[in-house]
Amino acid sequence: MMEGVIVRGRGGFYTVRDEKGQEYVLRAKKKFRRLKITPLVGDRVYFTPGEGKAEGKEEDGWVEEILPRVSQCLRPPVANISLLCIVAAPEPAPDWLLVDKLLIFARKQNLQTLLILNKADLPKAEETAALAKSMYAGAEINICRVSAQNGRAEELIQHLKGHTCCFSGQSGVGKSTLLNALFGLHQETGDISQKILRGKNTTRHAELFSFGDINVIDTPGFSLLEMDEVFDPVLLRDYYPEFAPYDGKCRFSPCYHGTEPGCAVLQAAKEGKIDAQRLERYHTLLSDCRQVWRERYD
Ligand SMILES: Nc1nc2c(ncn2[C@@H]2O[C@H](COP(=O)(O)OP(=O)(O)OP(=O)(O)O)[C@@H](O)[C@H]2O)c(=O)[nH]1
Ligand SMILES: [Mg+2]
Ligand SMILES: [Zn+2]
Repeated sequence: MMEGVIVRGRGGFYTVRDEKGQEYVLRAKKKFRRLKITPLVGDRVYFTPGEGKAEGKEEDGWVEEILPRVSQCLRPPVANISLLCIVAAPEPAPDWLLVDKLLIFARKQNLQTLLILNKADLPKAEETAALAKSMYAGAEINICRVSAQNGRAEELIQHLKGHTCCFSGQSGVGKSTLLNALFGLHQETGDISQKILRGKNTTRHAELFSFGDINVIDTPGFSLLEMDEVFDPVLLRDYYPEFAPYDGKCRFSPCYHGTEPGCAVLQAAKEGKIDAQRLERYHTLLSDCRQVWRERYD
């Protein structure tokens, strides 16, 4: 058997790249379905290559084993990443709630995070960057400003070094354009609908690219991200580093930092020590989370 990494998956076929860069198109053994395991882009696998490779028919090999995953994301569905790059831009207008959700998913998987503010060349970029910096000041996330129009952005490259990273975020923020500019790729990109100022979901499938010690996965953008994972609402606050200094300082225990009297977090927000918008979005997520939690046995 050989070893490789899944670089794309389409219609039940998985393209696996071995150490030498040779690619094989394979199917997954039936046992994975029985075990309810879906092979993901980024998975390290053992495989048997097909027999018909010489005739260009390579689609008769098999993915035999999936090696244990270091991390696993469902949205976007990728395995073994160590850094989640959340890409945002002044256009389409940033959905910060989506950014917050991605941050929560990332923390749950112990991934490092990087907020990439692309399209720094647009007039509104200053404003967007200033807002992001103040909202996420206590959120333990690195922020990197770039423009895909300026070619290879060394600062961004430095952040990616040594990582398997995944570019995620809204459609149209320039994930594919940025990867093309950074690494000389030729991926399809799409313009933004001028009518609704939204991306057109140009990238349809996740794909992994390797450049020295940087592995990077481009993923399809999305506009909606459900908090459909069931988890105890009281755990949500643990994904907000800016709340940590107030641990144990609320009148009630546990305190959800919702509407409880004597809540140290609410007080800190009042005093401007915690960003008000970020707290407001936390309250939105808290109520979503509570609803899913209540309905969990329905
Ligand atoms: N002005 C400006 N436009 C950019 C920049 N980066 C990307 N764009 C434009 O933004 C649009 C969307 O780019 P894509 O790379 O297709 O966006 P995406 O995030 O990959 O979108 P999906 O694949 O749909 O998720 C294209 O018209 C790009 O030319 C940038 O730095 N500055
Ligand atoms: Mg794209
Ligand atoms: Zn509290």
